[in-house]
Amino acid sequence: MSTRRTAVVTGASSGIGAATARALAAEGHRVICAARRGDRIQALADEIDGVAVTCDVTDPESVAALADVVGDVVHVLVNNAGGAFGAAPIESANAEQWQAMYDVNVVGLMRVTQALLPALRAGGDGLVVNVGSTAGRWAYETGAGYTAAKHGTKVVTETLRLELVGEPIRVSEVAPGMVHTEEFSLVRFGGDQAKADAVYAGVPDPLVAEDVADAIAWVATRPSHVNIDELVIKPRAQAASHKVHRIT
Ligand code: 8X3
Repeated sequence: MSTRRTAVVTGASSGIGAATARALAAEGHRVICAARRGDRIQALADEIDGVAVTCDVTDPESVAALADVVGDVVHVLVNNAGGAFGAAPIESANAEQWQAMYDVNVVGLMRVTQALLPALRAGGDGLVVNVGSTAGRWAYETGAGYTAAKHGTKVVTETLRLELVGEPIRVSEVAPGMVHTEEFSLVRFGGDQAKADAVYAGVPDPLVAEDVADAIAWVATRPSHVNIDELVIKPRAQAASHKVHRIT
């Protein structure tokens, strides 16, 4: 029987998710790449000899189909699917965007975890890594919809660890700060490239997706009695959400 560990990564079509799929594959995992955009994850799965599953974590049927592909045993679940939609003061915030952020960053994470817990348990040495954020640590103006959702990610992680104590399943959160990916800020600002670029303007060396993937792969390769509860990772130029060094 193969001793190769199987990992599921949600939101694997780009950014931190795609980099994590590559990093876990490089560490010897068979990686099931889940995301909405089937063409992207198929190309990634071909590259890393993994499996692509089209999946929207906000859709229960889609998550059930993912669980079917995963089958009876899985070892690592990286709940990475998430994102920020909009940035506005509470006074003018958009309720639909807040709902969408809660749906993907909190409820979606719960739904995938719930669906895969039996397989994580059956593997005898499971690990759930939730991708949180410094937005789950600190408030900042115009960010309340996202920071509230990412505080939710953090608390769901803590609760799951409490609920599973005594079982062979570790529960971790990797919480990045400023990561310059192709899509995070572009999605947040509805495709406005100038606004997205302004987030990183003048910042010497923001994190890149591979930095976060490296941290997740490290968490996933600790001995099975070692639970990394949480790992907050920021670029050297960022001391807090607000406190960013920029060269102007
Ligand atoms: C991303 C960090 O500062 O854009 O999760 O909220 S921030």
